[in-house]
Amino acid sequence: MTTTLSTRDETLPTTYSQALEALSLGPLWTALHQLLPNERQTQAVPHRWRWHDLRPLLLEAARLVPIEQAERRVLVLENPGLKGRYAITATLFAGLQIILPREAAPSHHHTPAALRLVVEGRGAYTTVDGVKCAMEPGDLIITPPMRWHDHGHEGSEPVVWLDGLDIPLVRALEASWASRMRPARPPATETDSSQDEFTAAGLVPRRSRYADTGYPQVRWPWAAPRGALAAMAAAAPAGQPVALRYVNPKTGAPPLATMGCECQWLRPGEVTPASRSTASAVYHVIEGRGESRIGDAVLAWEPGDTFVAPPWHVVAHTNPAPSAPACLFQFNDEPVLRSLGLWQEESLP
Ligand code: 1HN
Repeated sequence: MTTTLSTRDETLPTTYSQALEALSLGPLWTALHQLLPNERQTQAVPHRWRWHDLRPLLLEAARLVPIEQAERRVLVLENPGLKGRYAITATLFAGLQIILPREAAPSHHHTPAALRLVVEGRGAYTTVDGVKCAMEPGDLIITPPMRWHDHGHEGSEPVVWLDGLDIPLVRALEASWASRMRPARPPATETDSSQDEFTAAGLVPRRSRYADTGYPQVRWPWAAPRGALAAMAAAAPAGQPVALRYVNPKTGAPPLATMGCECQWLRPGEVTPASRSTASAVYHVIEGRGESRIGDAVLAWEPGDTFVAPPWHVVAHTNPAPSAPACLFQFNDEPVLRSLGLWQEESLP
């Protein structure tokens, strides 16, 4: 996307090439096969960030950088193949954010969509358009485009979460914009709709007590998907992956137009079927230890680790534990590829 292609045809007379350049013209024939490669190409590479390495650096950031200065105290997970682009894949951003007790990260809104998956600590919250969303380990909170949001902390220990945004995609569309920050206001509600309106699958409220924003649910407390995964795992035939998609409970659509979210339960000894797709995904380990094959890389993981699967890389997960399950969360750009007619998936033997 940012790679400069060579369009100069060295076999042409110099005067002709200069005449083209002077008129902002270039031959297509020298670049055609770079624009349309016969093999799928990605600059992003498979990579894993260890919680063990990141945690002390996050705590140090909290000592070194006041929240007033940082506004968002985030360490960016930068794909080694996409240096300088603030991107974990060509379309997705990921970072780990830390907030300390009594800190307040001011309010803003922006065109990119965001999601948060809580990694560690209790007592923090995100306010999304006035709705107070508690942040406990494993909880998912979404911040749809142009919704005001801020973060606060009423607990007693540092809280860390994984931020996922579609910033690289929105920047490619030259549609990235944010409001100026303003001080956070007290939340308008003490709870979010996951606590009283979306507590059971297959049931939606006749009438909501929350404002109708098009995003009826903005928080998924981890207990619900974990319980659902455990029930599925107990009944699913061996060999059938146990995975759930997070959806907008009123439409069944992905929670955000640009990003899909899933959680997966790996039974003891399970090896998932290998597959690849045109989407890219960022995985986060909620529970358990195992390893994943991502293309030619084999990445071992444990709780708190984050790893990335670029497009069209074969993905297979293994939980080698004799008795403990493992739980992976992932977010991806699948909704974008699907809506553009670019989604393709392949199972491998
Ligand atoms: C942002 O607004 C947040 O609101 C987190 O917590 C991470 C990364 C890039 C740009 C904006 C937040 C972000 C971000």
